[in-house]
Amino acid sequence: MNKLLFWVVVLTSLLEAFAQTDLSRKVFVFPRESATDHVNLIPSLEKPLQNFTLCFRAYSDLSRSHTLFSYSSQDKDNELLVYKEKTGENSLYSLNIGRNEVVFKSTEKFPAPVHICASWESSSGIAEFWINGTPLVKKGLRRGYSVEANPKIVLGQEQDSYGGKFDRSQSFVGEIGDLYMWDSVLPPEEILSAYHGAPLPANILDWRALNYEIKGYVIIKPLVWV
Ligand SMILES: *[C@@H]1O[C@H](CO)[C@@H](O)[C@H](O)[C@H]1NC(C)=O
Ligand SMILES: [Ca+2]
Repeated sequence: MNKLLFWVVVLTSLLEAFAQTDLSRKVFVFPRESATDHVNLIPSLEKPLQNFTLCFRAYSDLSRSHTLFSYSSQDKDNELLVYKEKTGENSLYSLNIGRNEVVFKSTEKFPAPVHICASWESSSGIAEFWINGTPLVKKGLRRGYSVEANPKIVLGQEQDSYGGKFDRSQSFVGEIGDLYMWDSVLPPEEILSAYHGAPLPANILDWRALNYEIKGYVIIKPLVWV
């Protein structure tokens, strides 16, 4: 290969690897139940995490439990997992950190769009969960732990191995949008800004500059329910 062609190939693959898309006012639609359809999110994250906040919107009329955000490290499938344990008006959400779990109780309309934020701070172990800008009762887990870096992050399916082993009965069907992840615990006013559609720039995942791969039947459509 001549030198010029070599550099063109290198540059093109670099650009592809770092291609970022502004998905403002758009959602991923997961239109059917499967054990395959999903989106891989590629984060900017090389160091273990001591603190984080994750926010997103979801709209689903599934009546069974289902995954919302699946973050697996090389050793632990449930390194960071947000899961809807129970749907309906008295709903339950769980948060896993390093395979430990806490559960949050919420009261909400069903089915209805929901804005979810989850945060965790290693030094105290305190986990916060916010539904539509309202804080649920705080929980504590994994004090002193660090969330491992270089994850596989999957929307639509729950990982039982690093990047795979999906289970149809845990899959997500519906719409997901406005996903942001920061390496700090956001204060309440910033959670509210995210809820109202004006989030701070996010340094791990940012919906306005998202690096992702669609696998299977997942379609991007306008956000029509906020
Ligand atoms: C995580 O948060 C704690 C307390 O809020 C802070 O002291 C610490 O420096 C933070 N760690 C990082 C890596 O930002
Ligand atoms: Ca799992």
